[in-house]
Amino acid sequence: MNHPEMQGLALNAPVYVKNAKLIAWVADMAALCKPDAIVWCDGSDAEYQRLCQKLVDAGTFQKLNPVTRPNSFLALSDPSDVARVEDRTFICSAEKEEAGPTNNWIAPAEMRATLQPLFDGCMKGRTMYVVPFSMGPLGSPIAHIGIELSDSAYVAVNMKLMTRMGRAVYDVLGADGEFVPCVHTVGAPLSAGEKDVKWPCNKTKYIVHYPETREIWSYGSGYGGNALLGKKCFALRIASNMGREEGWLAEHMLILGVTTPKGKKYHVAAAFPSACGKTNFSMLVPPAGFDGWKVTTIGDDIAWIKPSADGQLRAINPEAGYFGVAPGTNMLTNPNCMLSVRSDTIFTNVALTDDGDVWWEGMEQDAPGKALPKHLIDWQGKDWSPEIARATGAKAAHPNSRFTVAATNNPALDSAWDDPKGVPIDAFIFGGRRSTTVPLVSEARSWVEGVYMAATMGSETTAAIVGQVGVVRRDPFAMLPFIGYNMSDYFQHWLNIGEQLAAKGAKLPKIYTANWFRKGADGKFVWPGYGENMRVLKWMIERIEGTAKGQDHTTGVSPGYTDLTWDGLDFSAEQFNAVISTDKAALLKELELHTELFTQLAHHLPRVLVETKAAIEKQLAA
Ligand code: TSX
Ligand code: MN
Repeated sequence: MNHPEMQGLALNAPVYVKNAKLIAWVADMAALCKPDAIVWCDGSDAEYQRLCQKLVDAGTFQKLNPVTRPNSFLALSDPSDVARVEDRTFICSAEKEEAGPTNNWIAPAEMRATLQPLFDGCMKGRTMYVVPFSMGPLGSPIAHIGIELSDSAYVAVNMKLMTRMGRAVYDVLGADGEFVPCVHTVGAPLSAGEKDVKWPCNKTKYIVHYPETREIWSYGSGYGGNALLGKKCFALRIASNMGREEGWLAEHMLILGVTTPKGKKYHVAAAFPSACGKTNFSMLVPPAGFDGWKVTTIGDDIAWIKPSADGQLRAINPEAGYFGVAPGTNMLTNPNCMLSVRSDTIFTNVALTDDGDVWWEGMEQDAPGKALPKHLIDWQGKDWSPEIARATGAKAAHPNSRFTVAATNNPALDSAWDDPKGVPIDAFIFGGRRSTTVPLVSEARSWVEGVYMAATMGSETTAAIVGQVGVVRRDPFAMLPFIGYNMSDYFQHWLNIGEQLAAKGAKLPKIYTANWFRKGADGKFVWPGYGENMRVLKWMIERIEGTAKGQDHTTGVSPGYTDLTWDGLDFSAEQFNAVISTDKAALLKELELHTELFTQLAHHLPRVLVETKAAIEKQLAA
């Protein structure tokens, strides 16, 4: 390969970068992508400010009102580049069977041949940023290092907020440490003198993972999980492969701490598909009547969980920030989140107010009669008013609009969020959005039953997801788009972990399902949700402590009306019945959907899951 220095491009690696493999890889990628310049990011505040100013000068960022929204920026993306592109996401394992029926697969050699001409010269006229990051606390035995090469300054500044990014990563990496190489381009080279657009991207997109060589290649998008490669690509798809090989778990889970009035602390990891409010749950504020109970955030999206020598599962948040959906967030639904984004935040695709602040749908719903803004600039840069919205249905903020903010801005941040040892997990929760059939909460009677519940979970689609609204989609472990290998093998991996912990004589975490979204005959949500979910969380903690009662259902052990605390909430036994009851006919229908899933996943499907289903069917028939 032509060395970039031979093309007159200085590699300019800082003296503190001692990893020969890294330097050689950057040289190779520079020779391929042919950027005009290479910038090695050090993660300093000065660098962050410089790059943000560069984005302002380019028109990508608008600086927000420094009084009402200090040190914050708004980016409006190209209208075609607003979400993850699952149909353009590929797991390029050597064998198709390794990727399984739930992933797009193309043979590695074929994909490399496709990408080679796309990446050749893809960064012409642009700067290549070398972004060093640690997924997890620096130097933690559960953490791993990645290096992202990107031609997007927007990516570099988002990575500063979302990961432990900067010079200290090179100290951990050392001369011969391992890193996951991540190459990202917006796929929009500039010819000499060509003026750039505000949000460069390409209509051709590829989000590519090579699990055997642990590489990520991303082409054509600048948005979210397509471009911030530490998140879904590394921390879930590549890490799920690493975890399977090395005996740990990479999960689509929030992690929270619950402290009881007696001062005892528990840790819960919870998996919910998109549009179920993971960020809200991770920042939950207990309602009135729960004095002394405290919920603290360790993470809102991803957990890496490793068995310790004594059989405890210890979890870290590989991320260091939140890339959350803005619409629906307000001081009632998530006050800690609203406080987090008061400053130092990058907003993408929300609306701009006339006084230089941000707005999104739902922001006004925290007070009765609170008015809509009279005028806004919407996420596409157009005028918006309540009248226009009524007439055309135009949304001011895109439904998938986001905030990016460092975890350290969260007032509910857990004191152990950056502890290299991680936190011990006492319970897993698997949730979904289901208007019928699935009870508010239920406890698995064994690890295997819990894995069955998680494997068969489903969620109803919302307007935020393309396609039909209200259709139940199977989303095993909330990991459907994120497992980087064969899903049946992933189920087996979870079963194996349970067996290994049990063999060590360890007390396994309890496993729960939760559903905040049951609807009544009037089509309205019955359960008040949000902070009131604390009542469910308290029951789970008391089950762990062995003090709360439960009742056996086909679907597991659920609380009776008097097993939950109702202080401060007017919720009748009839209403409770509407969220906790299960119906035999509905469960039989549900099991047909499980059969459909198991048929799709028949190859390598663990036999014990089929047996669990048969046992439930037998129980229902009795
Ligand atoms: O995040 C949610 N949670 C978890 C909170 C800790 N949401 C929002 C989902 C979209 C991201 C919820 N929506 C929850 C919930 O528990 N429950 C609901 C449904 C719901 C919506 C509105 C009301 C009650 C329930 N009440 C009123 O509108 C007054
Ligand atoms: Mn997520």
